[in-house]
Amino acid sequence: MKTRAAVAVAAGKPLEIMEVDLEGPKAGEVLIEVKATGICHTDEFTLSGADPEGIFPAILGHEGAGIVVDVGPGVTSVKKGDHVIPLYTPECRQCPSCLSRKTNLCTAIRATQGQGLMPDGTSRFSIGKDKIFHYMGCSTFSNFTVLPEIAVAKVNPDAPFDTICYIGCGVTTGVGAVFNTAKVEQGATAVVFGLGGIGLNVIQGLKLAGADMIIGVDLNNDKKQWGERFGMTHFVNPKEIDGDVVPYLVNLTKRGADQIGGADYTFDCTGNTKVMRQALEASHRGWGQSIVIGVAGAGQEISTRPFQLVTGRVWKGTAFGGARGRTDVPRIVDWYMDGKIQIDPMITHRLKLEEINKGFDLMHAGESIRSVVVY
Ligand code: NAD
Ligand code: 022
Ligand code: ZN
Repeated sequence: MKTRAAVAVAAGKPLEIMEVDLEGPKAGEVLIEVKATGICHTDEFTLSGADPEGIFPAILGHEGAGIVVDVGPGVTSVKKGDHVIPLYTPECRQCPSCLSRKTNLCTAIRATQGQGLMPDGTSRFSIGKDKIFHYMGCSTFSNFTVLPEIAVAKVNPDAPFDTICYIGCGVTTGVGAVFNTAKVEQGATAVVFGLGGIGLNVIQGLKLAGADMIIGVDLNNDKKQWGERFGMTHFVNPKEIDGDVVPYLVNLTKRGADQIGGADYTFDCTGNTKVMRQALEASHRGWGQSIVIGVAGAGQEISTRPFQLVTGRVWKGTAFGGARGRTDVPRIVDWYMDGKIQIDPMITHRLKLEEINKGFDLMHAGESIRSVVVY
C-alpha cells in the first residue's frame, strides 16, 4: 500500500512529506493507522545528525497513537479496530530481561530495532526500490506503520488520540520514573531539574505519589507557572540565587532533628551532565536517590566524588520510565481518563503533517511543551 509520511532524507535537512510504499504485516506484526504523534527531542537529536546511531533515509517519530487496521499471521494479543500506542521499548514477556522482573529493557527485537529494521531483518518502508529505515521500532511520522505485536499496547478506545499519543514517550517517562524507578512514597521531598515536558510529568507523578515538597529548578522563569500547574511547591532559578544551587537546595530541604538537608529523590530532566551531578549531590545523605532521565549527547561523561556514593546516595537511570509497555501504558491511559493525571494543557501545539518541521522549530525555540501532529 501507499502511505503519507515525513521522511528524514538526510542528517540536518528538514523532513520531506512524501508518498511511501508500505508492505503489509508479516507473521507477528500489525499494521497501524497512526492518528496522532508527538514530536520529541530524540527525533530532533537523530535528525540533526548528532546521533551517532542515526540512519538515513528513515521515518522518525516514536510517540504515537492509532488503530490496528490489519494483523499478520499468528497475532493474538490485538485485532483489527483495537486502539494502540506504539512502544519503542517492547514487552515480549519471554526474554531473560522481561522474565527477570528487574528491568523493562526487553531484548527480543533490540538488535534489529537499533538497525532500523523489523525483527526479520528487513524494512516495510520503501520508495520504489529504495529502502527507507524504521526508527525506534515505531516510525510514527507516517500515517500508516508496521510494528511487531510485542511493541503495541492496547488502550481504552474512548481515549482521544491527540493527547494519549504523549503517553507513548513523555508522560510514561516522567510519571514512570516516579513510580517504577524511584518508587516515591507519601510525604517524600523531591527536586526536579528541568521543567520541560519530562520534568512536568515527573512533577505530576510526584503529586500523585503524595510527595510533600516538590521543588522545580529551571533557568527559565516562565517555567514557574508551568510547574505550579502540576503540583510544584517551590521554584528555584539557579541564576537568581547567591552561590551554588546545591547548598541552596540542601538548605531548603532541611528537615528533622539533625537538620540534615537534601531531597529524598531528585530527577535530572535536562540531559546536561553538570546538572546530573547537581541532582545527585542535592539528594539526602544515607538514602537519597537521584534519577537520570535526560539523555546526554554522544560521548558525554558524568562525574562526582565517590564520597557522595559512599555516604549512601544512589545514582539511577531510567528508560521509558521503567515502564513495561503492554502492561503499564494502558494503565496510564486509564489514569488520564479517570482524571488522575493531566495531559491536555501540555499539548501546546497541534499541527498538520505538512507543518511538522514547524514543530521542530517550536521545540528548538523552547516555545512548546509538546507539539502533536494530527493526521
Ligand atoms: P525540554 O528541552 O523541553 O526541557 C528541558 C528544560 O531544562 C528546559 O525547560 C530548560 O530551560 C531546562 N534547563 C536547561 N538547562 C538547565 C540547567 N542547567 N538547570 C536547570 N534547568 C535547565 O526537554 P524535555 O522534552 O523535557 O526532555 C528532557 C530530557 O529527557 C531530554 O534530554 C530528553 O531526551 C530526555 N528523555 C529521556 C527519556 C528516557 O527514557 N530516559 C525519555 C524521553 C525524554
Ligand atoms: C525517548 N528517549 C529520549 C527522548 N525520547 C529515549 C532515548 C533512548 C532511550 C530511552 C528513551 C534508551 C535508554 C536506553 C536505551 N535506549 C537502550 C535500550 C536497550 O539497549 O535495550 C534506547 C531505546 C531505543 C533505541 C535506542 C536507545 C532505538 O530504538 N534506537 C529504548
Ligand atoms: Zn521521546
